[in-house]
Amino acid sequence: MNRRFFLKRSGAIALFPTLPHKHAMAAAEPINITARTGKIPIVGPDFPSTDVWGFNGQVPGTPIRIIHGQSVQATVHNELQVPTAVHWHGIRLPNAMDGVAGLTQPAIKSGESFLYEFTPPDAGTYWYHSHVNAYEQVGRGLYGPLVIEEKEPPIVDRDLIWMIDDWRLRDDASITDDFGDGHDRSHAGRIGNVPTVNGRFRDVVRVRTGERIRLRLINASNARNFALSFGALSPSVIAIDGQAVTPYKPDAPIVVGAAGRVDLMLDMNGDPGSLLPVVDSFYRQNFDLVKFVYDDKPLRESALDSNIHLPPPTLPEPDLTAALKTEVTIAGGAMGGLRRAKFNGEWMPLGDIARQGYVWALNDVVGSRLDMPPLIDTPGGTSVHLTIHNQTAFPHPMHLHGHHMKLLSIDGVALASPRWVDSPLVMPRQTVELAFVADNPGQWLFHCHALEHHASGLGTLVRIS
Ligand SMILES: [Cu+2]
Repeated sequence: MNRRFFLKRSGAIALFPTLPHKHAMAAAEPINITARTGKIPIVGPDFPSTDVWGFNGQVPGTPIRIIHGQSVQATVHNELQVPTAVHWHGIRLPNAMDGVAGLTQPAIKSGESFLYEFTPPDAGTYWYHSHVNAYEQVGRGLYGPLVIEEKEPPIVDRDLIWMIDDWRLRDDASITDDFGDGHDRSHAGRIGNVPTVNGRFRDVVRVRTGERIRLRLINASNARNFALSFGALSPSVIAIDGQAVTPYKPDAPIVVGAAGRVDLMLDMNGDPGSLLPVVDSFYRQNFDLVKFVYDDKPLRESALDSNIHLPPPTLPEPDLTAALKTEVTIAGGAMGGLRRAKFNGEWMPLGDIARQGYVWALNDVVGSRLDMPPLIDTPGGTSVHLTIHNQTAFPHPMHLHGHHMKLLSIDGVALASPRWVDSPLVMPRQTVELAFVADNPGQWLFHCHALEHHASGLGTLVRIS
């Protein structure tokens, strides 16, 4: 952490800018999103505004909210000087709409547009972000929230989105341009010095005693993972990666890996006029991400007693007895011990591969190209049992495009309640088992969402015919 930002800002309290709750754009109403430059006051009034790249010039980009069953028709205009494309993270959509430039569409060139049209099959909390040079474009701010509201959502006083991110800023609050730095590639990815919620550092959320808030956490960081504690609030987790879970109160900080989402239900139980920091403890140094400040007047005397359950997921159930078994071992990176790997079809010493910017491998294959042989190549409808062994010194949020996977076990211990995920965080030396039905035809990326890791080889393809 850059302590100077913390010290200069400590004690300052600003109104928290919650994202506007745009209600239910009609299916027929087209959305226009322009990738362009903008300026936002990330660190606050004592510093210059930060030059960013944002959708409609904002960070986060324009929130997209629809009701389950409605379609999205979004035209993306590119007013940047570089090509871009938009990936709709976690949505089970047609392959041609997935937004991976060079795989599912040509990149949108400067001055050009692309129309994305799809009907999200699942309600929940998702996001959209650039998928061209993502480690730079997402790092500069090209992301926004995508919320598919349930037709009959639980009753809450407020439905808030927190897009959490971290930035690597200089003392004048400008973004450092060391994107794709060699150390970031081979270690934990680009970890910044200024963590933000909705593009604001150390802000304050004004709440009222008795208020019920649905909080949609979306981790848009390049690589930073979060483990958040809410003090005495005792939140209920109601969805993970967009998919409903049976509500439970975790007994540990709530982990939101890079690209992951967690929906919480909060009953604000603090005293009127009091303060409550939300604390991150994923890494060695804890910090306050944001603070709740209670209004002097309570909203109601006791918590609401209504149902907080979401409709259960309607994903296809994999058949484990007939599943295609696939094992994948993640290797490489600093302290990873990988000596050689297959690079563009040839075995090479890792040192030679590293000189070209690649340091990671899946099953000894460096994911350097989008025309590489796929990890999985299977007819549609196949159940896949996927085991991931992380033999590296770093956590990897492993994202499969176009599907959700059921997380079955961690280090051989079966989950009491298996849950659906699209970006499971696989910790160092950990093994996880997942299963899914490969039912969405096309070529899909399966990659680490620590964006510097993906850019340096930690990715492969799943081909479904
Ligand atoms: Cu990774």
